Amino acid sequence: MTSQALLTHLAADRARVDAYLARLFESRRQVPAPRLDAAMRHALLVGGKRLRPLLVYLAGRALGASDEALDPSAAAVELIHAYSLVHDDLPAMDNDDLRRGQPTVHRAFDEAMAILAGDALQTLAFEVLATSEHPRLPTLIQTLATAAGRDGMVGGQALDLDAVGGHPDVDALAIMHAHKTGALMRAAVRLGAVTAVVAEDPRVTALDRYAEALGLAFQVHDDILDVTGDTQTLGKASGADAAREKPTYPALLGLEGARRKATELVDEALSALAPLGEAGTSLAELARYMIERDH
Ligand code: GRG
Repeated sequence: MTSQALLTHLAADRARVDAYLARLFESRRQVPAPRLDAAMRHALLVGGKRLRPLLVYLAGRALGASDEALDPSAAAVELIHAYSLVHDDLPAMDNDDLRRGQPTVHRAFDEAMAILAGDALQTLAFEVLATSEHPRLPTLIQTLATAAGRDGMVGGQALDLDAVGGHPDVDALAIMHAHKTGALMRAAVRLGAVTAVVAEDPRVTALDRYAEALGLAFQVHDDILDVTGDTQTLGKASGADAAREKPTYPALLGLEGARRKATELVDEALSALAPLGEAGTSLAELARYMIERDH
């Protein structure tokens, strides 16, 4: 069962980052582009669990950062995530009609507006991060850029597209996911850690190990949900991976094998947290939640 403390964090931090993100649309913009703004808001503010901002807040707080110092990173990582989902759903990629229980952006608006909304969400992420007055701002920007780009999420997406219909083994699948979804989760934890700790600290290495295992556990569970979940609860089409002949953990390991793998990865994430002691409690709860969630 997900603990009450974690649910409280989820709700409070979601409200915090949502208020921050909503304010981005209140300031007067030089170009009046209401359809673009509506498409961006649809992508960003309608639904979603805000797991990546939560990782920024929990990792940063565990090492002593203030919420105010963490806000730009939490918002930036969600902006990158939102852009990636909009582009991933496009006809040229996964061609999905449903996301977060709503029509995808290209369905609610049109394809061109979805491409532009994704582009603008991505650049807004860096605009927001650049407002941080943190002394390690260049490190924050580089962390997010590397995780989002060719050597991170975009590279992983390219591996994924090329793997469709192929037969990668478990190791190749892990490499693809470590980039496609893992890189941004690792970046979320690292942004929190970098914000908190100005000098090198062994707890940052511990958090890196935690995030690596957590990111993969999230993905293995996502593959499992695609088999066991229903479209209404998931908010996106279930069974989509099999329909597209995507390589997945249940396909390679069987459902039980995939469940075992997810549990092993969470155990790995939990043991990585040892150097944080009590300060790692919320991160540990989040790791358990990753494989208990139903959407
Ligand atoms: C288009 C450059 C580019 C990259 C896309 C992340 C990604 C790469 C695609 C997402 C495809 C997908 C559905 C992958 C499964 C794992 C995943 C990222 C699920 C969505 O993340 P959640 O569950 O979503 O955190 P919410 O809606 O809660 O924010």
